[in-house]
Amino acid sequence: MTRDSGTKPAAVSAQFDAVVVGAGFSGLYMLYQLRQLGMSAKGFDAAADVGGTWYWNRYPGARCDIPTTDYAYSFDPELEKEWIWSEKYATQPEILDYLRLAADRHGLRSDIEFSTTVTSAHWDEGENRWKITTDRGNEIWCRYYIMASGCLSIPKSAEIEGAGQFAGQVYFTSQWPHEGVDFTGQRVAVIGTGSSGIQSIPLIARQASQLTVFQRTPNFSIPAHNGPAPAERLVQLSDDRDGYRHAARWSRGGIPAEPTDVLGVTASEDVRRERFEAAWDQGELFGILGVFADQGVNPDSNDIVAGMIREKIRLAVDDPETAEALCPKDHYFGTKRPCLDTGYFETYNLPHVRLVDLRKQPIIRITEEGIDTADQSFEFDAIVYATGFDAMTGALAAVDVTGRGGLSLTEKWAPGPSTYLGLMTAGFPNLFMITGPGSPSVLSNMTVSIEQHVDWVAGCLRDMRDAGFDTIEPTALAESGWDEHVRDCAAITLHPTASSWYMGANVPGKPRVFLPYIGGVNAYRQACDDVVSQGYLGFRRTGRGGDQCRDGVIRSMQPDVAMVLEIMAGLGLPPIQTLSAGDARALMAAAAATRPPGPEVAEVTDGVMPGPGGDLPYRLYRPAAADQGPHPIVVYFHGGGWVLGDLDSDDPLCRDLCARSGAVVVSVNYRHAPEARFPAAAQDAFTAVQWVDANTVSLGGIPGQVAVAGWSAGGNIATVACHLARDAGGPRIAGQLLINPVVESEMMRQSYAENGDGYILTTALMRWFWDHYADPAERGDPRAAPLLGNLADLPSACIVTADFDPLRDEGVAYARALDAAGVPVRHVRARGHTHTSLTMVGIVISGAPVRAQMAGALADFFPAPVTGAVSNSSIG
Ligand code: N01
Repeated sequence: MTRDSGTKPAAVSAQFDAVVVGAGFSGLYMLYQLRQLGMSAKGFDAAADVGGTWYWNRYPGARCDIPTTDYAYSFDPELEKEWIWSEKYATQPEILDYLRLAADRHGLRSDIEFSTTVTSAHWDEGENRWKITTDRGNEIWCRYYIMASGCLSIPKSAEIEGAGQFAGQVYFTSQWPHEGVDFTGQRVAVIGTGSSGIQSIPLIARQASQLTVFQRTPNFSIPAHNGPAPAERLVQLSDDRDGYRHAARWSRGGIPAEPTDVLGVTASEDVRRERFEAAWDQGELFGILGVFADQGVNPDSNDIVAGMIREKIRLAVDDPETAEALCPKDHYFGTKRPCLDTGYFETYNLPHVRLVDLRKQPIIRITEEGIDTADQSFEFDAIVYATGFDAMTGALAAVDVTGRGGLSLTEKWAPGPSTYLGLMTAGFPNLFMITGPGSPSVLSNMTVSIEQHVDWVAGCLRDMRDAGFDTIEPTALAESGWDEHVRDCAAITLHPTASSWYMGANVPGKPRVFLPYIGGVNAYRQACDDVVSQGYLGFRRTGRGGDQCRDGVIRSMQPDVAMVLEIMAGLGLPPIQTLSAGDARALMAAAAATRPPGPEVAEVTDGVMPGPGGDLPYRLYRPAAADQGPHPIVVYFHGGGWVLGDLDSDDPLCRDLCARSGAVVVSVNYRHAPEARFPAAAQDAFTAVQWVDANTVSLGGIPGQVAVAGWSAGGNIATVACHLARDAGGPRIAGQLLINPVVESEMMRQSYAENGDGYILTTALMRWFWDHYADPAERGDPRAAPLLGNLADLPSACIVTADFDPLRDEGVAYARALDAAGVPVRHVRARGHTHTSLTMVGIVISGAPVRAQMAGALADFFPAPVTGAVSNSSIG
């Protein structure tokens, strides 16, 4: 950002405990907290006064888009009492006044050098300090360098040919003249229809004699319904301010709200309409983003909300062609920041306002007189750029920052930013970021996230001082673990599909990574707290206090798996091992009845096949019409510890495997324990494979192309069937897909120690299963514990193991042992998954890529190309 004019302060060369860059919401509060700690601190800001984003963005109509009752500091109760917001969404001047008052109340201005831009920050390894320089020649040494420089503070360049040619007035919404602009009687162009454009266009239209809006991407916007602060919220605050603020801190978005569990895809038309209209009338971003629990992850649910917004746009805009051009259709609702407006769409009904759809007639160049598009030349008196920011990383990269060994921050972040908790980055000791990439920041109520970050940093500095540490820095492991978690959280949402500034897509050449943390303010706060309570897990701290590092990853479970575990824990179900087999089966059946059904397949038929102890029911899933076959066949065995499960229990998974792989899946319901104990299930499995092999053609299969698959105990009997077929000289099995299989009975491996409690399949439950299935003396039999058997000449295998599964290590051991025996093996590690999560089709979205790998492995078992497989991307 260019420096604002102001009285030049005297250059300083000095030492401080901390330097804080930025004097907006975050910088001011950081300075306040540093003072509370008794530390010396110096703030710098390019602006001539406090305010940060609210200093610069003075364009007409600039307001916050979070209700101002919530978009405020909570650390100062007196300030809360003294300040009454005049509107639901306060204007920029009012917010700026508020920040000035906050600065004055605590005398913060005296610590800040205004009109001064920090140009470089270099870590000196000898001194264990940062050397900071500014554009005014200051040289400051400090222990802690804190970037409170904002997420949306570096305007991006216009990137339009000829931008410098225009002879009329040029304005940027992000650097609006302090004295304001009078457009009366002028022909004005506005380029850009993000929040800044959408807020300013209705007001510019009131003055301009002609207004032409150049729109590249139409945006979702809802009416703000601005007015007095909502009465019910004021009552909540006055009744219990502390409780309200506490609820905000532990909410998902930073505003107290009860999340819904209504799914868009299953709600009735009436419920959908009622919920949508209520959110529309409320006029709040989190309301419209939370109409349905699944709208951020399920395209069908998202389409319902998006469709209703488009209906509203068509109602508001008189000219059907203009209305259609204003309807966003190229991104899911919420994947680009939605806007709040006052009369935006209605503005296009004014006779002097015109929309130019740049998708139809792109801008060719800016000329001396105006703008040339592919179709037309326009003449203007003024051009307003509302073209956005180099978000989240722009301000951090604007300073020449070097860390250990001269490592430059921009070089380190060339592939995309990498942080621990969005707070720090490895190689840059004592450099803190307030609301940096990898933190909830722009997806949340910023003030809540800012206070959380500042409080965390202040607590960290206090703890370091108390323990005698001078430096703190994340480890590479902790940082890559956090980066992965940030990506995992984004990957289960629709966000990465959009060309948004959240993805860095608005700046040419910027790497496309999802920048903020979308796991929620509450989950994030918990992670930060957990890091501290675990002795600053993932940080190395050095100084008189020694050299301390507890390395590790704070969140390695897939976010949707963690959510399911949390929900299940809340249900208070009895542990299965405390039930009778009959009651346990009833409980499982009840749970299965409420699940999403899994993908459609061409045909599902039930039948029976002869088994050693009587008929065995089976269910056949066909990927495409029978006349489009034949297909390879996969004989599938369900999980359930040889005690539970049936044809329904694994139905969604069978559909998924069938649809993805293009193979016919024959799911077999074998005999269960304790009614039929070891080796009944294994015998049934072998018999089923023999029967399928003998009936391949009538089942629509390709002779010689029969593989087996199974999950958990089903994986156990699937591989045992392979042992038995080999020993019997047939049938030939093309491959074995074993998903979290049981392959031994010892329960002694490390994964039992790590995961034997808390992840649904527990050590106690596994013991219950074994006790029902086999006598202790039988458990070493290779038909019970195939890991102990002869593994030579078994079919090719794909072994899937899950990180949070007690069976993980025996699965890994089986893969190694097969490999050692010369069997081709593919090992798929389901990162961040539990024993059960991969089977939760349509619930645990992060399981989909793993199931795609399983289907790929199945396809690879068969020599001929598999026909009839649907695209993996179309399966959730
Ligand atoms: O910027 P934006 P913004 N030719 O990036 C278009 C916050 N904020 O300043 O989408 C033609 O959203 C660009 O088109 P496209 C809020 O978080 C909050 O409006 O890239 N057009 C887009 O339409 C917000 O999300 C408030 O195809 C070009 C627009 O310019 C964030 O700041 C108020 C172009 C830029 O939209 C950024 O908002 C204001 C080109 N060369 C801002 N380059 C509140 O209400 C870009 N565009 C609190």
